[in-house]
Amino acid sequence: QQNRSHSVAILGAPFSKGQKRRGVEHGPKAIRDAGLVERLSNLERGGREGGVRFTVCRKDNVSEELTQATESCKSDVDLNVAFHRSDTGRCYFGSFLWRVRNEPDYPVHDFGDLTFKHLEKDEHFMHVPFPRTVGRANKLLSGAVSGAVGAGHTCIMLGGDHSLAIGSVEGHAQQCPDLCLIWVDAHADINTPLTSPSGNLHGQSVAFLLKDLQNKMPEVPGFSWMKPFLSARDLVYIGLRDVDPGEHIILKTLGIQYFSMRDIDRMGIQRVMEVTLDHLLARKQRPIHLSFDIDAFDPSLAPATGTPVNGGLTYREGIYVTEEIHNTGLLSVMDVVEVNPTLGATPEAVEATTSLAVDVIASALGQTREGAHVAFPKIPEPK
Ligand code: 4U7
Ligand code: MN
Ligand code: MN
Ligand code: MN
Repeated sequence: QQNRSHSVAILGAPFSKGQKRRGVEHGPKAIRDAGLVERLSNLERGGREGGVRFTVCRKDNVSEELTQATESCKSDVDLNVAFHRSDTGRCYFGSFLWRVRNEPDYPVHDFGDLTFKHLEKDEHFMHVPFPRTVGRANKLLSGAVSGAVGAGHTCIMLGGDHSLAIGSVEGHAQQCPDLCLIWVDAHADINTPLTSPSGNLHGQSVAFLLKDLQNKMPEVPGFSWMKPFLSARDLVYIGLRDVDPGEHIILKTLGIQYFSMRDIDRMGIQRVMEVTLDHLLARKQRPIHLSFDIDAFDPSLAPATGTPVNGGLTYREGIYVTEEIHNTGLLSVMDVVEVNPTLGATPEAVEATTSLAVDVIASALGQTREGAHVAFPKIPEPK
């Protein structure tokens, strides 16, 4: 359960050269604009015993005893409820605007966006576009993720296209060599350059990670900085429904555990998560890397994405996946990728997609549907 009390690092990766459509580089800003940091700051992420978890003060009519608290409030949220102050044991009741400061115990650090350099000369490799640009971006991202995990944060990587998972998982593995990978996606993203119908690297990320595919991979320029490290048995897919023929033979040959949408229809999402976590964690508890492609959701819920496929996860199935992963206490890095705010047909379609992205992140970090008594150690009494 060690990760429960970890601080959260948010890393933006505005990058789109793993595929050919423009706009997915605006994903990080769009997800932040949907209120990500505020939502995460309001989550109670476990807690140390004792100590002041919250500092509260009234915004209007600040009374003398609370003046100091007011001055120490930096980043606050407004509450319109009764509030119990854990240090004095006093209860403040009524419909006041309270300012709550909860970052001393569980900070959310937004590290902003990485800056990716544009490469002038980057010829195709076979039919794969921008290999050096993608390779270099992933090298940069790998260092950033490794640094964030090494500093003790649970890391949230906002893409950008799904080729970024190469660097994200690689950087995570530098700190946690025994990590396991849960890939939630309509697609398997396990094409090699030799099987890929499109050439796009966002459909090949997993092939770069797997030791088991080492002798099936050509040397792609831009990727000499890394070596494959992941075992096929340390990977589980959830949500597949658009798998290319070359990907299918790879999944079958390597015996990779996957749950297609048909499997979810058959087994139910509860059983799927049980088998997933059992497959990855039964032998040994280890850090989880969750790579969440927003196109795993049904296009009716997540329309603003580059490669939508009908028949995807419902809202409740997707949230159940992240809730179960949170409940392991082992989530270490999460990617949220392929949100393309330029592809929604209407502003509402874009808004639906970005707020869905915020919802899955919040639920992966402990937001519950049952609610939680964040501000209440006990039921407040009058007087
Ligand atoms: B995504 C595709 F051919 N398989 O390789 C390919 F269907 O990150 C799509 O999951 C890949 O969105 C989709 O180009 C990549 C295609
Ligand atoms: Mn993907
Ligand atoms: Mn996908
Ligand atoms: Mn896509």
